[in-house]
Amino acid sequence: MDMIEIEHQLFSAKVLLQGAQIIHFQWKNQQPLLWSTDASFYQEGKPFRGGIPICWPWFGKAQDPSHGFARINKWKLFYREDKQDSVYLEFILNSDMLKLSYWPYIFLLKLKMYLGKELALSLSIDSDVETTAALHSYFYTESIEQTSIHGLSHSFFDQLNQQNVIRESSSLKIDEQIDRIYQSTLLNVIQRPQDQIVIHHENASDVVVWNPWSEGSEKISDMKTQDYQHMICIETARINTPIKNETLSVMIQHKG
Ligand code: TA6
Repeated sequence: MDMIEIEHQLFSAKVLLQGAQIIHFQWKNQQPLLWSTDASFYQEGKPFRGGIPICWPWFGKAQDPSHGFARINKWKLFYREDKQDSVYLEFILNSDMLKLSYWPYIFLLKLKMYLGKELALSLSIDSDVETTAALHSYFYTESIEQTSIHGLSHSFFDQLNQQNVIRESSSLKIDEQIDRIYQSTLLNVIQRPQDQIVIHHENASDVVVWNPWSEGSEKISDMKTQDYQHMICIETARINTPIKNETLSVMIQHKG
């Protein structure tokens, strides 16, 4: 069993055991919440692009593999509870399950996933050493040009030209390649053409906003030419304030 498929009266969902990665979530009669590639299949040991990958124990290319090893290893489904209004899943990954020469530290990761009227993910990290982490959510939109993001902080680090930037507006329309690390706020709203997604970040220090646009996605083998028009990453992260024995969470709601 590599994937958990759920057909619930309120939603449908797919979760890969690799990375404990939710790759599909859709409330009944709504647009999909999450974007996932259909340019590639899931392959063991390779990152799958889409849904909510867990980046740990480092964010980005600080070391190899990019965004850490949590997203490319199989987690254990530890607990499942099915109810009329929700499904609850709990996954673990620990140092006994992996023998990694490049990461010789003891750790236990627990991911609690609540699927119901909201989608909530809570990652508790117990580790010998400080780490960085992200819940790297890919949200779906029918059209990036008719989508805006609200509730962002006024300062961010622009990863594309390695600069700190201060802006007056807390809203953002995306019409070019973007890769920014914002200071976290408690809440962001994605205004899609027909509805809103509300993202509550808990215990994050940063919120990453990423869309590779056409020029960036040309270099990404598992994205098709037009895919950038249908996705936006808003990531709940601990980058500038590393994380050790704490929990990082995101709760996502739908409105409209
Ligand atoms: O979160 C943004 C980012 O770090 C970008 O810089 C971009 O490279 C993206 O993640 C995807 O990384 P990946 O290793 O999944 O290709």
